[in-house]
Amino acid sequence: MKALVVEKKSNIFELECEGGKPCSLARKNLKEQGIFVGDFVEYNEDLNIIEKIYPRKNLFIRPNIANLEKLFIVIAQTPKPDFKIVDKLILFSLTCDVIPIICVNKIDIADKSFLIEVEKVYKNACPIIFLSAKTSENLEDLHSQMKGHICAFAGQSAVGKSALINKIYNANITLEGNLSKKIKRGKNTTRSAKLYKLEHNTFIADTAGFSSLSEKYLPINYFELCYYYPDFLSSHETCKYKSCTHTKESINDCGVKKGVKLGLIDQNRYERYLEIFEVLKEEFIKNHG
Ligand SMILES: Nc1nc2c(ncn2[C@@H]2O[C@H](COP(=O)(O)OP(=O)(O)OP(=O)(O)O)[C@@H](O)[C@H]2O)c(=O)[nH]1
Ligand SMILES: [Mg+2]
Ligand SMILES: [Zn+2]
Repeated sequence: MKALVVEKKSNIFELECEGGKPCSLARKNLKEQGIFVGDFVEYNEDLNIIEKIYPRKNLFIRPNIANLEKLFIVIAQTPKPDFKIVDKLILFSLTCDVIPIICVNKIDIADKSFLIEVEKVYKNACPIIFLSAKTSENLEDLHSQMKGHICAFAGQSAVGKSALINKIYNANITLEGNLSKKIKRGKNTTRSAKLYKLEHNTFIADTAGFSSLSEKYLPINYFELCYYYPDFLSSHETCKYKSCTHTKESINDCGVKKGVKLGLIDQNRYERYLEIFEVLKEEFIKNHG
């Protein structure tokens, strides 16, 4: 029968079988290599083995998780957001074929100017949901985005990730990775993800590690970085050269630079793009001599 790998412990796979039946699998009977949390597998109950892995849609790295569909990037006015982390999470999502969605939580206590700012920076980059775990405003929008998908939440401590999940599911799920990431930092860095079932076909990944992703692990070459900025694309079309990287080129030849000047692209987001570009360029030179 078809099953989903929800956890990989040292010598046991936890599976969620079709029909919602959970089961455990001793590791020694199978070639466990290359099976990740999030993989759909064909499980032979009689022999207690995994017979095959179904084709994987994607593989998110650090932590390794297969078939992740949506990454909810939670921010709030307090704690003050680090937009570079938001940018990086969007990039990691898009390069892994995961849909990023920004959730601006705590709108019950946010200034209007903050909400306008977030809207201005990201409206052409990524879908945004403005909501409040406290008052439940627009909570249903998040719920309907989650339903039927393998999801993960990322974001700084205290933005309200647990509050959102627990309010929607009327539960008390504490994601270990989020709770203990401060303690764990540096230690258990290879720890793999774990999926928790929220409702039928809906799973959430424990996201230890997401907020410490470094851009140097992005699986892209620096000269292709701009293709992962959906908010740059229409301006990019007006660059003189298709291969324009929007960095050292003259503003007369660069539509993206003009777009920044005209306010079509957020200036700070563009400047963070330049920083990430430089890191990726250094990586490229290091790897390609
Ligand atoms: N006013 C208001 N407070 C909220 C809202 N959502 C969460 N909070 C509060 O923000 C604090 C942090 O919420 P958590 O859900 O623990 O945050 P978290 O993102 O899970 O934090 P970590 O687990 O440390 O990563 C708590 O005191 C919540 O009560 C909201 O919509 N409005
Ligand atoms: Mg939490
Ligand atoms: Zn350009």
